[in-house]
Amino acid sequence: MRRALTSVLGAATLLLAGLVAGAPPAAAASTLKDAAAATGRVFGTAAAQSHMGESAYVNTLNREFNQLTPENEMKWETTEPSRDSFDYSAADQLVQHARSQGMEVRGHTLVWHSQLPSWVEGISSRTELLEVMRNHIANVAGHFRGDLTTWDVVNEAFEDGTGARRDTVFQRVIGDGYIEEAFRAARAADPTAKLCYNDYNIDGRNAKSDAVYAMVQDFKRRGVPIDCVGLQGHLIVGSVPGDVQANIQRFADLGVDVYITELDIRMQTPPNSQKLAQQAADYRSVVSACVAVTRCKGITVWGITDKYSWIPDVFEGEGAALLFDDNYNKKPAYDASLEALGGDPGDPGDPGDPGDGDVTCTYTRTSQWNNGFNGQVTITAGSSAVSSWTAVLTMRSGQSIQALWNGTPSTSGSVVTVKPAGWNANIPAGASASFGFTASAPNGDVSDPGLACGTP
Ligand code: 9MR
Repeated sequence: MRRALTSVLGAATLLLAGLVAGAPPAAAASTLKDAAAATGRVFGTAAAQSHMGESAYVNTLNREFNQLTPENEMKWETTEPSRDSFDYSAADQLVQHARSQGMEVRGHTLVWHSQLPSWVEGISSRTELLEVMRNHIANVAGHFRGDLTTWDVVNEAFEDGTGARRDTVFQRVIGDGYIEEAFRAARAADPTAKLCYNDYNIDGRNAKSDAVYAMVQDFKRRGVPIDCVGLQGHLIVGSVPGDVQANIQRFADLGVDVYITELDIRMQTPPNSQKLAQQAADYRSVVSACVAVTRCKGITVWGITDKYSWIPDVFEGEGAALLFDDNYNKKPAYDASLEALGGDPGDPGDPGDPGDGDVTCTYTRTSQWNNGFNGQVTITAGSSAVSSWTAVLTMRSGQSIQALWNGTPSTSGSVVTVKPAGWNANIPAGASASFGFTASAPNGDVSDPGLACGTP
């Protein structure tokens, strides 16, 4: 009798555990886009139509990214090279490609002082320039209406250092109000795209990001239609600001989404292993900063391969700023970015890499409360016995392990590598070992950690 009761209770507990936990999580993602998607974000890249004939370029784009920003094809000099004459051919091809791959598209950019045709530069009447700007936005944003998730409505309107308004034809001729006029025109032309202000050197807190912050705060108060801020993220290896996450958070707290829109982290060329390791740490810190803030909705790198990056053309002696080298090989920064997204690069010897081998693993959340949960991981041997195993948990934003039993954990950032306790290292063919843990989740994110396992 007693025995029967125990087994009924046991079955009920198992059933309950199954209901609470739902399906076990899939193995950690092995591409940037899958890892980002698992966190509800996009991982994108700038792409240029002129390279779309190169198969390695397109294959890497399609495999790794779920968002595309046309690098130059939507800029004013391309879309309206002469007054009222519009050309969308290159941009349309990129949008078409993105759609065929299920990628989101960011529109870049409607109003910018650079890559602006000289006929616009020459206008000196306020009424005329306002009309020309509104007409440009109505046509371009109207053409792509429904195709884009976001628009960089105004780009780079503030000065470095001081945070003063940049002296452009729009600023001189129309005055301070040109930015909000542009946002209003963009909302009218495409009511579904999120409208962003986009700039560089506003990744950390400084005079320029303070000025952008004040503008966004003012727009939100007065009901000017702005939905997001783009931090371009053109950074230098070893000099990434330490307050990127705090800066993202303060913008998010104004009630706008934040995107890292043009990330690249440049170095003096040629690269060496030490510079590449520092670059990996720098990418990890920027990607982690975004992942840690709920309203940071995506990260876009400014190009697929170092081969075509804009950096060497503008900064002599610098480059190697992206995630893939000239031959489309993944750089250490790629693995670091993937790990920061909760993915698993799966390279042998990589920190946090469980290795390969004939074991599978499942995760069950056995209980949860407001800001924590208990989990159990079961590792099952395949057709042959194993003499050891490794399980890698990738904790979500804010989560940390408080206690772990029947296993030996080591923690590196959000990655917790768990080895056997000793006595449960050997698993006969088809049999299982398991360990359990208690995690705290102070910010209330009790979503399942990523899980991967293997034999060392
Ligand atoms: O990557 C773009 C490069 O091909 C162009 O020649 C350049 C012209 O200014 O623009 C580059 O992209 C810029 C982006 O549109 C806005 N932020 C800075 C980027 C790098 O210059």
